[in-house]
Amino acid sequence: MTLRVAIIGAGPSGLAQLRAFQSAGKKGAEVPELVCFEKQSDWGGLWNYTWRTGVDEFGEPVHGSMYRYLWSNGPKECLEFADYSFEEHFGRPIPSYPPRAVLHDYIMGRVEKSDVRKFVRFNTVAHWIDFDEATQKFTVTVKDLKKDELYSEDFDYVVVASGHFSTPNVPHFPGIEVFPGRVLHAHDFRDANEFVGKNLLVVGSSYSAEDIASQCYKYGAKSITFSYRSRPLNFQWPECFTVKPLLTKLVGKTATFKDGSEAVVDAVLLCTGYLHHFPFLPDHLRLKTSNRLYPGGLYKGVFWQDNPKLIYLGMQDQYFTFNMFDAQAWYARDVILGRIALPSKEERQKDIDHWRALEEKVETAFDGIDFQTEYVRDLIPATDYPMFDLDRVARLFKEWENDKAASIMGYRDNSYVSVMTGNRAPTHHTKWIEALDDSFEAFLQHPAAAE
Ligand code: FAD
Ligand code: NA7
Repeated sequence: MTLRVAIIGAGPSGLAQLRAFQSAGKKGAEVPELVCFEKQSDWGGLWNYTWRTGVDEFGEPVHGSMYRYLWSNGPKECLEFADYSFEEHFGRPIPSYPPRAVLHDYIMGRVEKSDVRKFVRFNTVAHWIDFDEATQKFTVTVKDLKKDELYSEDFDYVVVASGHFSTPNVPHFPGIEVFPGRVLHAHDFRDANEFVGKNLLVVGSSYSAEDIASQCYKYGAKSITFSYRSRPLNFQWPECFTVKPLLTKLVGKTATFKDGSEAVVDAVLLCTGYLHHFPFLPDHLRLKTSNRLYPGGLYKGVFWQDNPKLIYLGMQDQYFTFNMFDAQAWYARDVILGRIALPSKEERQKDIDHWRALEEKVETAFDGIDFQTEYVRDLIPATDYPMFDLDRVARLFKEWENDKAASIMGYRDNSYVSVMTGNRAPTHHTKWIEALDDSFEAFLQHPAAAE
């Protein structure tokens, strides 16, 4: 009997899983029957931009958290696929910080060439998954959104690749319910032009806060006030930025902070992170975690400890992205194909404990980079995913951190050497702060044509 594998989600993680199997099939392996359920009408996950917020045309929560004018917030050289370089895709080296549409094109290029689209059932949302101990199979119940029909199928393995930057974490602050202006979470942010000339309060002090604030400034916001809970965003911000401790209340348009100081603001942007949210899984199969480098209960960061036929991809807080998802997907594939034998439950727990103990020691961003580098290094050699110079990627991530510290508005103007090809990226024709057109065509146009 052919094994059946369900993959939930056709974002970069789910696509990595499809590509991993396709790569094994091409080399002669007998590949299980794959069914990838994707609730959106196209693949690409978060990179598939949507103008919608709230619910989609079928009443399902909108997955997308990406916004217009989003440019990669890390060097593309850190996320490059080891089996498909940017140069192979674009036919030439391109600058290091591409806008969303360019990265989307790159991710799509690899899977389009792999002929795996046939495995994806679009407009199909996973509604419920359970496991039958007697048959050792999962029953996956999905809804065909176009037909408005529920149906169920049985699978030997389930790969959860539904992402974890989609369901917003929305705290309450006294007075926010009657704030006389726009209040929104980063998940619903789409267009910085809405905030031209406005005084913005940005709550949160991580990637979304940093990037959405920078972008609103770039497009003409009047002032930005950051409010942090634990750690301020210590960058050299332009003059119209202020950093405050946690918001305690809003009275009319006046925000008060923990140190008693105040600011008058026109809009409140809650950049307060996301929840790992799997409404289609019962308690005994459901990952419950905060956004961290090593979520508990996952052997190799991937296999559900209580039932390793349930696999989670991409659930970590992320320095590494696309090539880490690949490393995970190749490892998961080889376990499913019987090429890697999983150790006993006790051995798996020891391994989880080992990584959790290492994670506990992470204090700085550099520690986090080193931790995730070692995590990826632990996965790749067990598979035939092409090994790449992980130490060089770690150095690149640190260079990126230093470049941000040197200039938060200018770091995207730097270029780096590809770990995969050894070629340095060209400098982009326009400085990021001046590049208001983020289209694929504008980014890739020849430098001379941009003058
Ligand atoms: P996702 O991309 O979230 O894809 C999950 C897929 O699962 C989606 O297609 C979704 O529709 C589908 N799905 C969800 N639930 C169901 C269901 N019940 N049934 C069927 N399908 C379902 N990373 C970088 O490397 N560089 C960046 O510059 C960068 N910028 C980012 C900016 C923002 C605003 C955000 C939110 C994230 C950013 N990331 C960035 C990180 C991002 O997490 C990864 O790049 C990547 O998209 C994660 O891939 P994924 O497949 O794990 O999840
Ligand atoms: P992150 O990186 O998980 O960060 C969440 C931020 O939200 C972080 O600064 C938190 O502060 C803050 N937070 C969470 N809850 C609260 C409350 N109740 N009050 C104040 N502040 C709070 O999410 P991001 O959205 O920034 O980034 C996610 C991805 O999107 C990332 O991969 C990017 O590339 C894009 P804390 O430090 O915990 O006190």
